[in-house]
Amino acid sequence: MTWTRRRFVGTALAASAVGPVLTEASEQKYMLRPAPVRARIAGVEQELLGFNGSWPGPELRARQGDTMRIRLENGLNDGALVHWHGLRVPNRMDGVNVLTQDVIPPGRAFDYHFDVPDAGTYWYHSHYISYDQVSRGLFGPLIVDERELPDVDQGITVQLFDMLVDRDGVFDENDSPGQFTAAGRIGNLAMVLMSTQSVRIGERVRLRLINPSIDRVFDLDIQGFEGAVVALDGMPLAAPRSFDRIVLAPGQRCDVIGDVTADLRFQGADGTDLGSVAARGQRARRTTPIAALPPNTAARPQEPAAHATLVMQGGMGGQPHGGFGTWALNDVSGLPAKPLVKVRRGATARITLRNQTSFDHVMHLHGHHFWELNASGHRGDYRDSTLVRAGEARDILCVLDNPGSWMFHCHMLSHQADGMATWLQVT
Ligand SMILES: [Cu+2]
Repeated sequence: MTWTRRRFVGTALAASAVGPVLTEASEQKYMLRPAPVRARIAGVEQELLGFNGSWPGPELRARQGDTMRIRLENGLNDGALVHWHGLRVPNRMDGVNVLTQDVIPPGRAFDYHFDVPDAGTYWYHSHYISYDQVSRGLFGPLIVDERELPDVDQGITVQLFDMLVDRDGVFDENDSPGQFTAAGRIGNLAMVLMSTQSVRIGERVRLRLINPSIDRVFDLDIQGFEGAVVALDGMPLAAPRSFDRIVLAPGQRCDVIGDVTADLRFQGADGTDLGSVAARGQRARRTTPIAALPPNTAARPQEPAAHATLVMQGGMGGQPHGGFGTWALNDVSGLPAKPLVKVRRGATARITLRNQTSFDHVMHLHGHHFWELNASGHRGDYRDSTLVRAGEARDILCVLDNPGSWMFHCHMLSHQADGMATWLQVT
């Protein structure tokens, strides 16, 4: 199945939907209206949720350094909130109820405005009853272009999504038995939603891979493509990294740049066909090597001022914990009264994540990126969401330089819904 960028309602700057005009920093104005939409999924027409009549939502674009002004107008029969995943926004723009703002009631609007200091591949999604609203389509890409664009013929946004459908191929209104206690609501329909319908052999393309699925970890094989990973969770790698397969947990992103060698095919772990785009025509392949993207600015970590441990507990067959929900962090299920970490702005915190459950979890920190530390304590990748496999542990290091109350939760949204969330406070 393919997905193309759709027109959306906006202001005079709505033309930026097809790519920003490369001028000095400017304002990108958008209007997003979440509401019920009809969409055709795998040939079946059905009632889902979307933004501006589009399923999923339209691609929002800005250029590094721009200001984004986004009016969220709630067309749902329920509350609405949108979180700008991976972007360093001011706390009050983060879209999290209880911590940063009230839920927007039906028929009401909220104006989000923030600068985008980092180039990269980000996304936006509902942060209200998100396991349900995101699973129905309330998500979309948010792309921040570099001031100097890399040498590619086209950038292609590729969203890896899954949906649980019933026998008629319609969104299953029943939650699956294991949704809240095991691996989550794993769809029986897995797909790629692509922003292009054609590629040429020999083209150099940038694939912006995003996993907006609520619970599924994708283990991706890309055929018809020779390239390298250039960014993770929006943040450029110091040097391009070759890859065989790409593992993307819910919320994570990965940018790869490479050359098309045949039809582009995306396959899941068991060889399942997720989608493809046929190669038509060709051009001479570049001889230039794939270059690293220009780095975003990251604060330098200091000696940690705080060291916290976060133990993930619960799930089917899991060890008991003191919380009321299925899942818990440090014996508390749901947002605790006190933050996991409280530091002054600019302090570095080290957090040990221990997954004592029989299931994988992906911990996402709002408002910041962090370094994954390897076994010897050295800094590895700089991400906003880290996958901690069942029974494993990982330390992360974070410069907490964005003041406010920041959610830190499992981005398997069924797990989050059932207790797997905490928060950090930066004063
Ligand atoms: Cu989880």
